[in-house]
Amino acid sequence: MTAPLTDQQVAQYNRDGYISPVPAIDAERAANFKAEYDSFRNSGDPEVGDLLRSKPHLIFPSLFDLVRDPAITEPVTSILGPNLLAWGTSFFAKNAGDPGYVSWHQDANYWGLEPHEVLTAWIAFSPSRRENGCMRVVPGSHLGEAFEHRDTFAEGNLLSRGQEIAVEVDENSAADICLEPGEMSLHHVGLVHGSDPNTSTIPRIGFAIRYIATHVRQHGGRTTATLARGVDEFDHFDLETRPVALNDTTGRANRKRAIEQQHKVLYAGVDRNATA
Ligand SMILES: O=C(O)CCC(=O)C(=O)O
Repeated sequence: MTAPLTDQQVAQYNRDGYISPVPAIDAERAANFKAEYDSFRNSGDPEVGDLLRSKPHLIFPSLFDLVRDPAITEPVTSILGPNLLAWGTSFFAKNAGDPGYVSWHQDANYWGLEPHEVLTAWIAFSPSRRENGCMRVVPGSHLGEAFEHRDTFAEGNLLSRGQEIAVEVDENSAADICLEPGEMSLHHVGLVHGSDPNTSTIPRIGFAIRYIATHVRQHGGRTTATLARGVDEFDHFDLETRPVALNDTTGRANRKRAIEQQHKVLYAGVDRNATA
């Protein structure tokens, strides 16, 4: 399934701010990733939520390899060029009947990355449909304004700070990103997107990888990233290392350090008690 995007797909990405569906891995591999996710989720580890939310690829060797897999990176190079870093990874999971949702937001507002040669590959490990709370996007919104956001830290919001756009978003203009297991979407860091609760009996599990071109800079301090493809001639980020075994002590410590470094930069001045 390894193929660059066509010129038409690149034009579509530039116009709409996203492209979907893009075939990535086969359904069997997606099912294996889901099984590994389920088993870890049910492991009883008291930090499981956090570990899956922020940079899980630093404790899962299989996810670290997926971040670097040409099946994912080849289409991404059509947009960002040959040299890629993965700045972050995150599971976005909703169980059957899960009230969890993602408020409308633009990633660019929070990540402090410039220029905006930054995109998310959102890989479906389960079917992702309207009924189970697929991602929804506002086409073309990456070309419009950078909206003001507020942090709500609202319960049920799957985003780390419950960030949401401070003005009404016209939901009628939104498109559903429907994916089969193993397919992915690519979306621009400025695109308005979110998702609704899962009202179905089918879980929705997505794994998001945040890719940046190697020349992108982090405002406010140095953070870490994984070299996903090509070479890093810029040294703007501390490079992360592959975990050797699932959730082993070294991988866990490396991940912890990377997250602390990232939080110092991203959460500088944020009041976690704010409920605006
Ligand atoms: O999975 C979702 O519903 C939202 C994902 C998201 O916000 C993101 O990948 O930036």
